[in-house]
Amino acid sequence: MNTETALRDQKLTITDSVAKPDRKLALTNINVAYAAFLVGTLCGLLQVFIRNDAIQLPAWLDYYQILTAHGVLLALVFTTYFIFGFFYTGMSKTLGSFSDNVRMTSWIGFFVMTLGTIITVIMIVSGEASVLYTFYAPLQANGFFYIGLALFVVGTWISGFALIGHYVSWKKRHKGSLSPLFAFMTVTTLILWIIACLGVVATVLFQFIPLAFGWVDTINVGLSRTLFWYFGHPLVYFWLLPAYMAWYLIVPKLLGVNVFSDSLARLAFILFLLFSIPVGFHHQAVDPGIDHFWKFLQTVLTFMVIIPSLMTAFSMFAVFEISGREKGGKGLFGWFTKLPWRDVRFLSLFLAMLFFIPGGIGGIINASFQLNEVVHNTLWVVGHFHITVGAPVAMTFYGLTFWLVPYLTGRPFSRLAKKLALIQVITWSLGMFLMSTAQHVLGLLGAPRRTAFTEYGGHEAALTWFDGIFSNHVTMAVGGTILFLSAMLLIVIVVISLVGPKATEEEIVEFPLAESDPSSTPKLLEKWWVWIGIAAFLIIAAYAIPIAELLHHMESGSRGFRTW
Ligand code: HAS
Repeated sequence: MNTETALRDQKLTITDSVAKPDRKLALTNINVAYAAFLVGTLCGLLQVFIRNDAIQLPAWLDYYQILTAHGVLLALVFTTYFIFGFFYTGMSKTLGSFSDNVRMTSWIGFFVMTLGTIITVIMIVSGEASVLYTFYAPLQANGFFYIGLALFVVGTWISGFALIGHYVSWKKRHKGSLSPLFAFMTVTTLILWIIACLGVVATVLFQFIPLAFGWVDTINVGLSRTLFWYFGHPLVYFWLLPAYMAWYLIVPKLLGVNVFSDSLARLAFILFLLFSIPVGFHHQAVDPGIDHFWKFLQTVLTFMVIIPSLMTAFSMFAVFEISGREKGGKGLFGWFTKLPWRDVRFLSLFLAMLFFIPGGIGGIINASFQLNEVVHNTLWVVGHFHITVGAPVAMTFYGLTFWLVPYLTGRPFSRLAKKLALIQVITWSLGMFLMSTAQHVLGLLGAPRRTAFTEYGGHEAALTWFDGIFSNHVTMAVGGTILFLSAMLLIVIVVISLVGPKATEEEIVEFPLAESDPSSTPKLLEKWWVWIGIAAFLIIAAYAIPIAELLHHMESGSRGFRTW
């Protein structure tokens, strides 16, 4: 296919607007995401004050209860609903309106997810499940907490299969053509998610539920943690890939250029599918019961999963440079001054990328066997995930919100909203910088994570943790407070965008996706069975023997504990 035909084909598939019922579906998901965000960030604020000993909770409310709510509502609920809202919009826009079947299945998925969320939240709020978002065995919550989680995952599968069905029917109508880049990326992310969830579903159904309902007496702790991290690491790429979709597809459009390389973008996503799953042991580097060889193998695979992120960074720099030069930028860094700094919808994504530079470096440090010994289970890791999911991913989602909500409601992003958004992204960056730097420093000094306020018996080493400008809990609390205020501002912006005046005839509310030329992209990249086959091979190679060994030691399980 020549370039012209490919571009024409690509254009043909990009419909300009999303059908009203599809908008409703997407918008409902985004609204639930922001309801979870509101409560989740409030829990975050309480946490920093408790760790700082500035407030004491009433007897009926527990620190670990709030920490669980914070993790579940922000890391799982906010992200997942938002991602589905984004996917629905982009899939309907690029592949055409959903059929009644796809729409109905998506709504079923939404209701199952929401039922799961409600059950889980009730369990946390009623103090039956203060087990944090990682719900490590042998901590034991009320059985309904796990049922809620299982329903949540099943709901995402139903919605995911609906979107994959929409894609398959497009492929049938366009035999031999590569799908639009947005659809390709969505399907890759969904396949990754479906395979990843197998681990968490297995541990929830076969280990936690039987334990919690008293059908068995003990739980194999090593196995449950292994199955959790089989899921837990690809989970972070389930958050990251939609952000990368925005970077690959929206940033070039805002800069007035095309996607840098269609094949590079697709290859990066395929590499995530291959290498993001067989790496969970890097979260268990210090866990007993797993032979060092398997930890080492998964460490090597972890370094492989860094490559597609480096490809993405390269691609972004290329796009900046191409657009900068087109606008007359000169010299090595001339492009920098040509970027649209005043457009908050660009700025938000750019700041997100900037945060991912230290975020990614921190990840590489974590993944290094010996260095992990220093940072594991310290506040460093908390700092790491705040400048990965809490800034690059979250700030990209904010930038997307500034496009998506106006687009889905047909209400333009007002001047007031733009001004507030500018304050919001700057304050979020400032708060995150302060809080995450304090967390990194405190962690390096040895301050543990997953603990409420304690003076550690007044121990000399512990006292040094709180001495410096950054190494103290006050800085963390200041950062946390700025973040909370910024989060509330974001809620105001969302509300303004939901209820503001409708667009007039002249106003165009767009959702910008850049053109991507697939003419020289190898068709092999869209042969899913090849990639799913290789992913399965890598997973079996990395996990079959260690899991068999953990199963072999099944009899040495632990009874469940309720520590709160
Ligand atoms: Fe991580 C722990 C390793 C990425 C999230 N991680 C966590 C936890 C979370 C998390 C939530 O190996 C805690 C889990 C728990 O509760 O216990 N992480 C990595 C590695 C990467 C990585 C190797 N993590 C992420 C992402 C996350 C995330 C992404 C969320 C979205 N992580 C670990 C390890 C642990 C861990 C261990 C366990 C620690 C322990 O002991 O418990 C890599 O994927 C990172 C690769 C990224 C890069 C950066 C590329 C940069 C880009 C930006 C370019 C910028 C531009 C702008 C273009 C190599 C793409 C430039 C402009 C200019 C002007 C300069």
